[in-house]
Amino acid sequence: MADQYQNLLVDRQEDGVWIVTLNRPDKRNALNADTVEELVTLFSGAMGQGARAIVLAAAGDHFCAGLDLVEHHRADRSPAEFWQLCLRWHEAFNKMEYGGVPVIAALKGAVVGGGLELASAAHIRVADAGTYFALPEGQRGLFTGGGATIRVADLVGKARMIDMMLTGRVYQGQDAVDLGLAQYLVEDSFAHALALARRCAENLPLTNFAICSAISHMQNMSALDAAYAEACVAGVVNTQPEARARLQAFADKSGARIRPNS
Ligand code: 1HE
Repeated sequence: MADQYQNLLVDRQEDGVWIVTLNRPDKRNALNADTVEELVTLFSGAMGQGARAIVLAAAGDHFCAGLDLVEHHRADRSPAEFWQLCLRWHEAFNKMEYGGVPVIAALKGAVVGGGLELASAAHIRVADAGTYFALPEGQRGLFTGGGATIRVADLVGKARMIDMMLTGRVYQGQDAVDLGLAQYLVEDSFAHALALARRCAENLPLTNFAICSAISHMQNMSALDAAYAEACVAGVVNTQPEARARLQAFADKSGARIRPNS
């Protein structure tokens, strides 16, 4: 089947792991309007098409340079047009975060502006030594429009996000991990992200669906409503027939035990 994507490469592997590669390396994978639409399509359909985990990778040396500034400059958009465009970014990133399929971002080079907004919608972020994070909007005369005020503020806190935007501060290495911008710092971020995706793909799809949608939804609720919703989700997930064999394996001691350093 020919893919409908011009700016993404999609490699659907047999175990249900999809490798989705941002493929505008000449433009440092800057997000033009077409790429955003392709991300909407891809993340809207992934679960229904059997994806069990997705590695979000990037061609070239940089993960993503954010908003396509040249397209934006040339299009000379009206406020309403850019407002609409931001809603499409939100659609894409919400489909990622709430779509029910684990998304593991394999980061490298620049993860900046809208590129950080994209990365922050992934469930797991894996960085390498060359990965760096920034919000250069302040210097460009812009403001975030792809959800950073929610997701990046959630990761690093309001004060750090404001500092990043005002001063252009760059985070990298262990500092970035300590702040929560990435969960892993490894030599080869793609290989590690792929290994994590394969591990996630071994979980039951309904369990991953809950992990990769319910927790995010519950963050948007009052504690009382979130607790109720949690019970409801657990009622469905924890009684799924597919889990019985795993529970049986634990009960008869054939199932793996959780050990340190595993
Ligand atoms: C781009 C973009 C882009 C590169 N839009 N074309 N984001 C930023 O402010 C980051 C802007 N980019 C950079 O700071 C640098 O390009 C990088 C650090 C990412 C990479 O540097 P470098 O030296 O490897 O590449 P370069 O020479 O700067 O760029 C190579 C090409 O990529 C060049 O195109 P060419 O046709 O002249 O070869 C660049 O124009 C192109 N390119 N980045 C368009 N961002 C929903 S609101 C979100 C708001 C934001 O995201 S603001 C933050 C935007």
